[in-house]
Amino acid sequence: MHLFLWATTALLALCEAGQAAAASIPRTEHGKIAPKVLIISMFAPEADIWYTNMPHSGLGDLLAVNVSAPGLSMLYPHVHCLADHSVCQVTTGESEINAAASIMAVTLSTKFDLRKTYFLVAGIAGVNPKVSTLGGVALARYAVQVALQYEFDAREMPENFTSGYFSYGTLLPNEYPTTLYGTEVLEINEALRDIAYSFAAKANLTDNSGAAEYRARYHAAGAVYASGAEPPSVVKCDSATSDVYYSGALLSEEFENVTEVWTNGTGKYCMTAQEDNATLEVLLRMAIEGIVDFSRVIVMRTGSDFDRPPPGVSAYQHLVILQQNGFLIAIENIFQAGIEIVKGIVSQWDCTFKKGVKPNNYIGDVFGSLGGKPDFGPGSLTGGAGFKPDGKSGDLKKRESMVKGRAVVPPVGRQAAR
Ligand SMILES: *[C@@H]1O[C@H](CO)[C@@H](O)[C@H](O)[C@H]1NC(C)=O
Ligand SMILES: *[C@@H]1O[C@H](CO)[C@@H](O)[C@H](O)[C@H]1NC(C)=O
Ligand SMILES: *[C@@H]1O[C@H](CO)[C@@H](O)[C@H](O)[C@H]1NC(C)=O
Ligand SMILES: *[C@@H]1O[C@H](CO)[C@@H](O)[C@H](O)[C@H]1NC(C)=O
Ligand SMILES: *[C@@H]1O[C@H](CO)[C@@H](O)[C@H](O)[C@H]1NC(C)=O
Ligand SMILES: *[C@H]1O[C@H](CO)[C@@H](O)[C@H](O)[C@H]1NC(C)=O
Repeated sequence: MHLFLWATTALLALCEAGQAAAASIPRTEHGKIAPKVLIISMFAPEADIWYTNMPHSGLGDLLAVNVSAPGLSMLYPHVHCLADHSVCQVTTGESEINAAASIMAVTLSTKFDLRKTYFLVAGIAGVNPKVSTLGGVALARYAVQVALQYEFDAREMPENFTSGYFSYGTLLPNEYPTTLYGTEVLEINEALRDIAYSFAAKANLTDNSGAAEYRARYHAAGAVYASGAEPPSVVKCDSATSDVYYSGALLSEEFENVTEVWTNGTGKYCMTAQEDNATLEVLLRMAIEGIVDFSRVIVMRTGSDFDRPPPGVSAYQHLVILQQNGFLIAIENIFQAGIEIVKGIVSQWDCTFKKGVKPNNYIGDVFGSLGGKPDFGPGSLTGGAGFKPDGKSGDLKKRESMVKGRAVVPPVGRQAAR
């Protein structure tokens, strides 16, 4: 780790020295805005922290250029950019539907060329005290749409169930779904995630005494919540997506289990939010069309509140009565960690990021939509080739018959879709 950091730093120095004279080329020859980084925020506080602090970072004013596009949120109707267009920012609105619609609007806008753009999803999240803490910063490899399941109210569930949630097409919780919608799991570029981690790890994270006090309550649980009781740091772990803002030990543990099952044992759930898989699904579809590069996506979440209570506190008290004091430091750490990632990409553009960071892991969804063999799920729908742009791979019916017998076809008598 130390060696790796040292090597990265040495490279960085070389790279920046060689780069000082390079002129910034903000627009392509077609007059479109071609940002090096597009920051994706979900609501006003996550956006404001960039507007307020960006001018002091040396990069410039993010409110210098405002660009509208049909389909953006009516609450956040502009993409904001630095004067040289090297960095832009959009606010999607909260939850899966708003995230998908807004990112679709930006990517399809004729005002932008996003083929080489890095997407930095940067938002606050609920945090798993087994892995991180209030104010902690997490960089993900997987986003898992954990609530994409059947659900019974727990008061009506069979006695042998550990949770009211169970995967589509299965008979018990925590089994691999046999009916897949395609957005269950999205895997992004791990090599890029690791570089982003090395940039973010340089940040001095903000903390406060109120958060430290709440965090200390997790000590009583011993080793299992040790990370929750520590001051904030930057960690590598995965992000859950759910429109339902769940809270409490049982649901959190259920979604922790689902993340592990659906990623075939490699995903480590640590942050929960309401948008990532929606954003990623849109970027994946646009990558099929060559409009964006799916290997240029970073998902960063900062812990604003614990997903489950400390010992001796009820789920209700924890969520709505007691002050956890994590919100402000989570917002501030979006900027503290995020600006290091943005500066890293912009300053090393010519020698590293323009050509891209080659992924060493599978990237994409459970269908194998971008080609290659998914390392989770039942296998590629496209025989590893990926889907062709412009609908050229044909429609779903044809694909289903091409993969006859695959788990993607709903099991007898069970249609998950309503
Ligand atoms: C861009 O919009 C923001 C409000 O969202 C405003 O404060 C700023 O002045 C606008 N910039 C320009 C150049 O109009
Ligand atoms: C779980 O309970 C249900 C309902 O009582 C029953 O039908 C099912 O066979 C049980 N499954 C297992 C694996 O025990
Ligand atoms: C973090 O704080 C240390 C000590 O004050 C300082 O030397 C360093 O430059 C800071 N790092 C960043 C990224 O601001
Ligand atoms: C999660 O998985 C563990 C280990 O398999 C199991 O003991 C626990 O009951 C599961 N929790 C839920 C809520 O499903
Ligand atoms: C993932 O796990 C499921 C269920 O156990 C299995 O059917 C599938 O083949 C596994 N996929 C990979 C890529 O290991
Ligand atoms: C959601 O996206 C995350 C990446 O942040 C990925 O790890 C996870 O597998 C995705 N989940 C689904 C259900 O798409």
